[in-house]
Amino acid sequence: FEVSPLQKLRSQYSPKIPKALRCGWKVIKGANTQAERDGGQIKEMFPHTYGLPMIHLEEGEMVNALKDGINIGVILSGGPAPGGHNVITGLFDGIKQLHESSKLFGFLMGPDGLVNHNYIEITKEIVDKHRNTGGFDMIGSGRTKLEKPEQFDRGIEILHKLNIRAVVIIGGDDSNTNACMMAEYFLQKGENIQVIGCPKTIDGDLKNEDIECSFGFDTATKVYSELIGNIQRDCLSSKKNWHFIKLMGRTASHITLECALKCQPNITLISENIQAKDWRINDVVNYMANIIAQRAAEGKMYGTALIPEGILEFLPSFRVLIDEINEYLSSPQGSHLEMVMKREKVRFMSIQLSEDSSKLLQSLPYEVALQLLEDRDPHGNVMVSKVDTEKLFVGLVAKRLEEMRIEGTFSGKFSTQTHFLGYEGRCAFPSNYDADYCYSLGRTAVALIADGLTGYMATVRNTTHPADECIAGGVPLTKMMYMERRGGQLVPVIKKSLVNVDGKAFEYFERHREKWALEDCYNYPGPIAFYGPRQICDEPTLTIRLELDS
Ligand code: FBP
Repeated sequence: FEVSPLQKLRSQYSPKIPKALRCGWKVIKGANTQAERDGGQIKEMFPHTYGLPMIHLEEGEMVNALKDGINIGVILSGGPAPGGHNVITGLFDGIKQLHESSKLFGFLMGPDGLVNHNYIEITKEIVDKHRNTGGFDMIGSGRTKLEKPEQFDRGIEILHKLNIRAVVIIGGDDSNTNACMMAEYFLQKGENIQVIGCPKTIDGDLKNEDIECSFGFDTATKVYSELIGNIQRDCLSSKKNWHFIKLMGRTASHITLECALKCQPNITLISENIQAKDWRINDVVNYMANIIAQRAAEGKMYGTALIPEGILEFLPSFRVLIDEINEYLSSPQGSHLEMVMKREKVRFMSIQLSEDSSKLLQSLPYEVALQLLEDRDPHGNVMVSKVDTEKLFVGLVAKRLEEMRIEGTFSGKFSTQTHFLGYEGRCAFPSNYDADYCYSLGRTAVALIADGLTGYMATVRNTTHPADECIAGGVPLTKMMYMERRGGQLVPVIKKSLVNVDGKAFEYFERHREKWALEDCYNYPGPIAFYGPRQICDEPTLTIRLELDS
């Protein structure tokens, strides 16, 4: 096969789009906006893009068309998320509908492509090959931060050369903050180049009152939930293992919560909940060990535990330890660690830390301690996806259970398997939800561009309803911003959304977690369905259903 049978069939799927995008639209401007917080400072930093009105599209009477073609550029930024290709196909179809001679250029491997002038023209042939496929491989992605005037100036050179009128940046909170900086810079320099953002990340943390969901979250959580369901069935079939499963999602626990709602495992840790209760690592370990002991008392030496990737950063002692390591590594002496031999690194770092952090680092399994010292992301932060947190918890819980055995509160076996579900969900074929949502975002971005708008994020709302009732529009990027302290400095950023422990989705989980802990209430969501009844194929996440529909 040149392509798999499923890919062939999926390429013929026509994403469902809001009514206004089907034939013609009118751009309706709403009230002027203010920043999420710190309006004064944000306004000062973004004088041209601050306070813009909300936008939504309504059905118009005629097919929108332009007298001449327009050229637009697109950049994929950060980790892949299912549906990215559909944003691009939506952009392509949208500009071609405006004028047949319009062109779409893709900058290669993320923001670097714009700065280094690496690009391709995205042709119909390329687009058709990628319709409804997962991945970002059409043009690649990267994590370079696009934030410096020199980078914007390099961008301007190539944008002029290609006669590009607008750039669409598909990324998460930070990439979209930078999209806004670029929009502002272009306006300050009198450049007639628009910048539009699109909300991407499997982590699900780019959401707020205007953005129902970041794309990719739906598909990734469906992939993980299928796998967790399968593990749970194995668990119930052989009744011999505890499965500790770490789930991706850098900081927020949205992915873990959604998978818990879908699969009903025995233990679920939600970082935001742990922080709200001011728990220390011992509290977490005791919580887990008590459930394991209670199940063991009923003869159940098996179970499943979901652990969010970012949990360590929500535990006070680890937070301090990670901050101290980050600080040391970003200091002028930081590079010394590289010269130290692998087996000496932990001891060397311990000397640089406060007494408590030093003790904590040395108490960790050597591999885990090393992982905290190794790779850093472009912001200088520890890469939590590389830390074997699930193994750390297995070790700590096993130790606690041995103590409980001596105390007489645990008897039985604690045999374990560990898993990390992350990368396998980021490039899956997008679910119908993500395929429709992303294609609509691409088409919406074109409508915003055609109207001359800049400094906006494309939005599609009402996504738990049939496409006919979805509302396309745009939210000013500055509306989502506030000032945050990063690296010792106050900087404007788009607010990241964490799990709301007072929200409906968490509240539902909280009501059921005890029952799920002791009984075997496992659910088996099965694979993503692309064809069949709507309640299986088009079903959004439980998080979004509980948050928006209940
Ligand atoms: P984005 O925020 O860029 O979408 O990336 C999300 C993510 O998948 C996180 O969940 C994870 O911690 C990180 O990327 C892993 O990064 P990398 O791909 O660089 O290993």
